[in-house]
Amino acid sequence: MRKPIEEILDERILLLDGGFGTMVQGYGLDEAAYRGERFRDWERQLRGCNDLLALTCPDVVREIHEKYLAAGADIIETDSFNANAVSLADYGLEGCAYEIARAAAGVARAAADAFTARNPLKPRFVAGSIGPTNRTLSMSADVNDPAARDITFAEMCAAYREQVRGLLDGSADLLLIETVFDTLNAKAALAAVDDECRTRGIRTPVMISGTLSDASGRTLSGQTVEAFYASVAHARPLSVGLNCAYGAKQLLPYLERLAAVAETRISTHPNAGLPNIMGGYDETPAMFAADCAEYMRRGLVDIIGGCCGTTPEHIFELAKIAGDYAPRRLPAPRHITVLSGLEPLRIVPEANFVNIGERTNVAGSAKFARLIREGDYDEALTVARAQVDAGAQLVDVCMDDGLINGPQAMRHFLNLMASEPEIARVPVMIDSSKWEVLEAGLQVVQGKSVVNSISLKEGEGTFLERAATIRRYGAAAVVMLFDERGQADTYARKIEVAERAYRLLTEAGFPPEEIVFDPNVLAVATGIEAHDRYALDFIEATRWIKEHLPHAKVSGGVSNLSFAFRGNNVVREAMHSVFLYHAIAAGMDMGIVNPQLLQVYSDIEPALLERVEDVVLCRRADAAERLIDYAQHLRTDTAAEGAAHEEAWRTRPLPERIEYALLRGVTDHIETDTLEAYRE
Ligand code: THG
Repeated sequence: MRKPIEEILDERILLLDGGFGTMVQGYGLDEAAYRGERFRDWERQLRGCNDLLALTCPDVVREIHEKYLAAGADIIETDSFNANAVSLADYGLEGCAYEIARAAAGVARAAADAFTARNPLKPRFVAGSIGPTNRTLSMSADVNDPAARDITFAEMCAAYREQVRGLLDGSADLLLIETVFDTLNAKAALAAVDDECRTRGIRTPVMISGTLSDASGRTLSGQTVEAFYASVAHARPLSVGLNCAYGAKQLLPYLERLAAVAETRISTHPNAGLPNIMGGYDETPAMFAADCAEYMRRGLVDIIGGCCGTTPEHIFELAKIAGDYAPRRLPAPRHITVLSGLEPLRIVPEANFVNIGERTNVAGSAKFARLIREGDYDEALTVARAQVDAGAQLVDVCMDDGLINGPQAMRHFLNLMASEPEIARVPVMIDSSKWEVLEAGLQVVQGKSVVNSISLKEGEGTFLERAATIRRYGAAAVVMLFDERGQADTYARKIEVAERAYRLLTEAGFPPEEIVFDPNVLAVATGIEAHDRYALDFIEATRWIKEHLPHAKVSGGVSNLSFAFRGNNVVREAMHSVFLYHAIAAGMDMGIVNPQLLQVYSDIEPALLERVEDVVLCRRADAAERLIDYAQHLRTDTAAEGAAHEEAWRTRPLPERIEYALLRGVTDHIETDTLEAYRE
């Protein structure tokens, strides 16, 4: 039995090979060589389709592998970067994806095995290279339609699956999803790998490597390094890393940022510098190795090699020094809940309460429902933006309404949100009582989102099946405390269901830090005595969950609490504030709230505070009556105040208003502001 790669990586840094394209160029292959006998009469030009060489010039491919192996590479990458039907369609070769991938793995396998046979102490590995394709799942290709996508997640996944089948049938040891510029593409590849490995009953180690676009240090689709890591960590990859992009020196700060958060091993294969004006690469093997030595000296990497412009000489220089350094020490798992949009949201144990915006919910906002029903998505988007501006750290999106096509509306709205960096910054909470709507949402978000929700309502089978699917997409999950017997409405029922759900999920491998319990915020002061303890039982159940179910989080829909006081926002806000004050003290981590209307506990007028607290903490039998009496004396003008707050930016000077509107794409006041600017 060969030692698994994980064990070797505990001992030493492993070397990846270098660039393939530059090496192929050295052979000066012409159109006829690319075509070979088999594609002699192909209608399209094939020169440049390097993946095809695995079929038509296997000797050249093998020789390149051998040069890298001779230089000291421990892991060679298969010539299959574009061996997927989506990319190969450029050459009309979409029907050959499986065959090419399989042949590419086979050539590399033979070369690697020959070297391993010569020196069994240095086993060589074959990594099946999986590139990003030439399409993008989270950006629009149509400037006039930001929600347009030219491929679906399912199509992308199917294409990747075929490539993965070919690579595994050709006996690749590892899979390397690389040069990721759009994390949603990578998530489709990860889902394909997961599906295929599950079918085969195997667990093939996966390496994931992103690429950064420009000086902003983000992927092309806008994610920071930390957000990228959060979006792919669910796959429990062998390594996460960065490749291509800048030269080795410029990549250093980003590798440091990755190393600060990654709980996996880290790989990197940078370019030999930035391309020069001739499209060539200027970093000599010695320069390249010196920059890479700095990564190793700082203990940042476990696997290192080269990308564009690097040659066997570059790898040989690395091989001379890699043995002088130890691999990065893997940090112990911290069980921190991390979500992401374009930026990460880290919910560390000592974090403050996390606000989730409730307004982008057709069942929770009459305005939002009207906008969606009328198809006014531009205006609906301003609802999301207003919440993020007001401090929402996540946005809850719900399209559950009889008159709305749920999956379609969810997809469309989330795609639009993705096109607005100011909104897409934060993670999404995908809210629906319909599974197909949740899944539609999961297929369009590149970040790490939260599904809202699953429960034991339909039994353990459905619950675990959905949890597994959520893992496949890499999301966290809100678990409502609901079971076959109904909603858990008492303290005893809440902790019983929470304990059972936690045990089932964690035994199935669901990470505890990705479970967000919702102990049901139910309306109090309704006039029904059985409802009196609802808030208190939520708070006490929260305390129990945080004490007994390690790393799990607690959330709730706060505005539900005050449904009996609809129309009286002063009382409603006071109730939410009091409830949160006590629930947060008991350990509540996050809540679905109206971030534009959050009152500060200490600002609540004392007489109101006392009455609200009596209700929330169930302190006296007549608490509800007393609050209702009091509420009738209060004026209900806070709704207007709320609207005023939303539009506060309108009171700023004209240049600031224009800047605000331009940056956020707010079109409401274009005419007035433009006219005013014109007059001035
Ligand atoms: N748990 C989880 N998810 C949830 C809930 C929960 N999602 C939906 C809901 N409950 C939380 N969201 C809202 C959103 C709005 C309101 C209440 C809860 C609300 N809306 C005003 C009303 O109905 O009076 C609408 C006013 C308007 O039209 O603007 O109160 O508990 N996991």
